Amino acid sequence: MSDKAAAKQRFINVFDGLVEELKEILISYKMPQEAIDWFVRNLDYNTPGGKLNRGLSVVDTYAILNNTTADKLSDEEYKKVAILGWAIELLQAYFLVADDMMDQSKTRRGQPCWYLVEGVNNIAINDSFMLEGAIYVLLKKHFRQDSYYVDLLDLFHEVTFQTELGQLLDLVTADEEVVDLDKFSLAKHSFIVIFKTAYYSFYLPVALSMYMSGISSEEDLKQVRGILIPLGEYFQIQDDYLDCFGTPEQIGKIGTDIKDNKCSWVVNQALLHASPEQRKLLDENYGKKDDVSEQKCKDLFNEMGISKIYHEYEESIVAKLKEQIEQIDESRGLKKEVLYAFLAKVYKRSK
Ligand code: DMA
Ligand code: MG
Ligand code: MG
Ligand code: MG
Repeated sequence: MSDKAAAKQRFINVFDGLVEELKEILISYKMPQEAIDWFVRNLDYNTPGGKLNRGLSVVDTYAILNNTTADKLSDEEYKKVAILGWAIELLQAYFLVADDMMDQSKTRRGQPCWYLVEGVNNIAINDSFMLEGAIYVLLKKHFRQDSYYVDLLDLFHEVTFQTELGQLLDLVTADEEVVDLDKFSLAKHSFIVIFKTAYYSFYLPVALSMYMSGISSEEDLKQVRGILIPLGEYFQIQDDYLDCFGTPEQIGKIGTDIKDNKCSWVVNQALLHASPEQRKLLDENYGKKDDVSEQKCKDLFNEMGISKIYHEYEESIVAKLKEQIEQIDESRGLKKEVLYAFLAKVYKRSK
C-alpha cells in the first residue's frame, strides 16, 4: 500500500468506529432495528465515498502545525483530530444529499444519488438532516471537556449558515422556468461560490485544526481566511469548469449546470466574450432541459475557447495565491506550509 493509501485507510478506520458509536446512541434510545439499519446505510452510502480531501486536510494541517507528520501521531491524538475531519465529511454529505435533490442530479461519486436509490426518495430530506445531526453528537461526545468546544460549535454553525446562503443565491439565480442571462454576473458568481463552497471546504478544515492546536488568535484566523477564501473560489471555478468539460468517469457525476440554468463560471465567461449571434444562441439554449440544447451550448463554449481562458485564469490565480502565502506572518505559530499543501491539492485537479 502506498503512503497515501495507508493514510486514507487509517482515516477510514476511524469512520467505522464512529458509525458504531452513533449506532450505540440509537440503541440507547431503543430505536427499532429497521431505523438503526437505515441510519447506518445512510451514513455509509453518503459519507466516505469521495476524495476525502476536506477531512484528510484537517489531519494534515494539524500535523504541520504541531511540527510532525500524520503517521507519527499516537492513535489517541490521531482519532481526535480525525473526528474533526469526519465532522466536515458529514457536513459535506449533508449538503450533497440535499444539493443533488435541488439540482436534480443523477450520479455522485460514481453511483446513483442517494434520493434516487430504490425506496429512498424524499426520506433523503430527513437523512440529510441526520447527517448534520451526527456532527453535533460526535462533537459533544469527544470535545465537550475541551476549552475550545464552544469555538468548534460556533464555527460549524457559522460556516453551515454561510453555505446555505450560498446555496440560496445559487438556486434563486437559476430560475427553473425563466431563463434571463442578464441576471448573471461574475460578481454574483463570486458571491455564490465563496459562500456555498469556500467557507466549509477551505476555511473550516484549517480553522478546526487551528483551534485544536491552540494557534487560533483572531489575527491568524484572519490571515488564513485571506488565502483560503480565494483558494476556495478557485476550487469551485474548477468544479464549474469540470461540470461542463470533465467526463462523468473523471468527476464521478454527470454535469447539470447548463440544463439547470446555473450562474456558473463557464457561462459567465461566455457572456463576457459573446458576439450578438453567440449571445442569441445562449439565450435560446441555455437552461433548457434537453440534450440537444445542452450540446449546442457546449459546442459554443468550445468554439469560444473557454478552456484556454480557464487555463490562463488558473495560472494567474495560482501565481497570486503563492505571492499572498509568502506574506504570511508565522510569528504566532501559523505555517505557510499549511496553505501550500492546500494549494498543491487543488492545482490542476481533474476530479
Ligand atoms: C455544491 O455546488 C455546493 C454545495 C454546498 C454542495 P454544486 O451544485 O456545483 O456541487 P456539485 O457540482 O458537486 O453538485
Ligand atoms: Mg450540484
Ligand atoms: Mg448545487
Ligand atoms: Mg458543480
